[in-house]
Amino acid sequence: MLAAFAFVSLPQAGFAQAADPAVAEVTDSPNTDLSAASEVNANAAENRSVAEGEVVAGDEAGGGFQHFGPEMIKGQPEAGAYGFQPQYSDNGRFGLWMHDAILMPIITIISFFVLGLLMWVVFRYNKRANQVPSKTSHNTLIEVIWTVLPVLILVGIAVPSITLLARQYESPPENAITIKANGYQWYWGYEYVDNGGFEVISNMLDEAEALDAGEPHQLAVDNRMVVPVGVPIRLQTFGSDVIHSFGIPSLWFKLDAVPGRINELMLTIDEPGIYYGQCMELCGALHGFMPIAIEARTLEDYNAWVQTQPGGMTVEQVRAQAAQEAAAAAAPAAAEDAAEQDGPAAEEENAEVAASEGQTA
Ligand SMILES: [Cu+2]
Repeated sequence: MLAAFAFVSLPQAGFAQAADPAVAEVTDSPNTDLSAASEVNANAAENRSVAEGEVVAGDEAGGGFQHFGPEMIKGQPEAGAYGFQPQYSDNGRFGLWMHDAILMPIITIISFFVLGLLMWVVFRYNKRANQVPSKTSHNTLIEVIWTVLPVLILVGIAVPSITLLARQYESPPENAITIKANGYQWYWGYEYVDNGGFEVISNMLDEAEALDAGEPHQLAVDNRMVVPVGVPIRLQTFGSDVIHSFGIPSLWFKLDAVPGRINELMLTIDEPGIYYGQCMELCGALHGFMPIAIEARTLEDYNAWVQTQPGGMTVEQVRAQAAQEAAAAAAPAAAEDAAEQDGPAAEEENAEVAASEGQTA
């Protein structure tokens, strides 16, 4: 019993340690974000002009944002390969570890054990080798073992399995960047909800264009989904016509895109690169021709890219604009309040309130 639990808990502890730096990073980022936000609020107008200046500088510095070339492809299928693609997220590594270190060894041991038992029965107890069969019908020890052992094995699998499930359902933190993937027949649209609300339409490149770009045909697209690395992303999916499914094997997720509802997932990508996936729900005639290409960039690059898009703004700029609008909306209201309080009516009201307070006292 103890040995089984030790077997289950040890790899867990090892993994939790490995995951710690990532957790620290995530908890760090809200702090820096908050301080940045308060700075932005303090002098919103100044920051906006600086941000605009940056865009201009970026443009002057050689056409601004450059997309990754094929040398940055990290997540893609390989001809003749079997097993999983290399993983580039915490959940992905955990899932792959569970498959490689727990499920495969257990499956292999059980398969060979059962095969051994079968061979033993076939050769040792066939009619020729065993003329007088045993009349034994019960053996308490064996019955206890073949009941308890499978229970222990199932518990051993359940612990990491439920852990993985829980991690995959973890809610994104409040400062996560929201990006919504809309499935259409038969292409994807990426909506940047927190960055000004623009939508990037992504279609598959034809074979000549893909080969020209040095990318794999039927995975290469004209406009990739650009996302930041090391930052939690609130990935949402939506089906605009039928059910599609948004999935990237090397990032260990598959999220259905369903008409009439939004599905949500937290995703944090470790390193910059290009990660390919495909629509994973049979959605009609061109289902096989709506690939997904995620281009993960540093937050700095991501912010630069966002500003090349129509109406695109960094999260800080969106916040600054909202603060400015709120201030503008609050200013006339505050003036009205002040005018009311200065008037004689307000003085009378105050006197009445004071009188009634005196009465109740
Ligand atoms: Cu589809």
